Amino acid sequence: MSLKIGITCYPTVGGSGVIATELGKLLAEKGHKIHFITSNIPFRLDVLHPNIFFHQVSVNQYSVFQYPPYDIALASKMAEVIKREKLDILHVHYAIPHAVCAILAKQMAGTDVKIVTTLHGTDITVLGYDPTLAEAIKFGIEKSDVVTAVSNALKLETNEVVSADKEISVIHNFIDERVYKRVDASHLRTAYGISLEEKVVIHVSNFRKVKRVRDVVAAFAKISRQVPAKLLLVGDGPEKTGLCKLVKELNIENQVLFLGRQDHLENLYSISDLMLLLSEKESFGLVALEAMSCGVPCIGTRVGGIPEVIEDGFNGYLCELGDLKGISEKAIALLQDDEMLTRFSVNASLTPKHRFRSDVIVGEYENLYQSLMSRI
Ligand code: GMT
Repeated sequence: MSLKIGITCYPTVGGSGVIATELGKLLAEKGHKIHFITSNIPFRLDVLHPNIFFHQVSVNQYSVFQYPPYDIALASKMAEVIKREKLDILHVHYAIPHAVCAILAKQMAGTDVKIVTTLHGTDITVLGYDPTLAEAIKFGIEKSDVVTAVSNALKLETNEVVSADKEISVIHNFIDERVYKRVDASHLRTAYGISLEEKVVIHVSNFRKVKRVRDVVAAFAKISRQVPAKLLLVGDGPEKTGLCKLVKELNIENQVLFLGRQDHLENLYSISDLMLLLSEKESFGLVALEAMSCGVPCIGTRVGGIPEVIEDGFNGYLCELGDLKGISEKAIALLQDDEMLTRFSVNASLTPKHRFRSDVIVGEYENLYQSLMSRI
């Protein structure tokens, strides 16, 4: 049965917005009508499709408001779209404020629209510990019709931190395999001044503290003493200025390229040999899956959902948080052994096909929607 589905997410760069948008695009291809209700066009919503609609939430800035009432404006827009488009499902990504707004919107609209909330990580692993939001997060989870989490680790942490009276289903993340595959981007090696004998290490994030990009740089400094290599730092965020200083102090300015925010990451992954994801919190690690799909093995920390993506000694390695010695030794061993690197690269490229197939995961969301529709 074709459904009318509203989707709300943060439209800015970030894994939760990527998953919400990619899910919407694939559901639209399968014949469902998808209504994005967001403050801006989600950055990955780069296609025109007759089944995809966008409803912008705008917030008035009356001088009497000390803070712009974004949450109320979102709930109001959701209610308007629920009624006008006769939505069957409202799928919100991120508990705060989206789940709470969806519940309010359902009451405003007065329909039986079903609310699905997907937890992505920092809505629980950071905000969940904030006493000013604790009750709202619990309420959003308990009053949703269905709650999903993107990893088993996130489900466990949610149960511990929020202790909501709600069963949480785990639906892992996925990538669009048609996009994330190894392509010939060798011209980029030349363009970025990477010589033939150099290996390429890549890190992609929003450069927030939790991503521990300083560890990435420090580990790379050790790696580059043993292996000729370049580090591609992709993304931007609050840690960037400090990182530039660190790169200078470590005297590796000629080997580290700050690329800023980039689209079409498959090209950068395709010239990379190894990804480093050394976060202290990571509910899944979507960038690791993207990189792997392009044949790039990943060294990650044994944190959150990362061990559900990286299989130690198969498609990468797992190391303890902050263990720069262990991380750099693993990386050096891998980068110095071409036969092993090729094996890991093949294993990495098979990972999404074996465990995170988009058709299977989108099917899991569809089954969940359909089971809600048959609930009286
Ligand atoms: O990693 C971020 O800071 C962005 C964040 C978000 O909310 O967009 O990503 C979270 O959701 C992604 C998609 O489910 C996960 O792959 C990331 O691991 C997760 N980030 C954290 O848990 C820190």
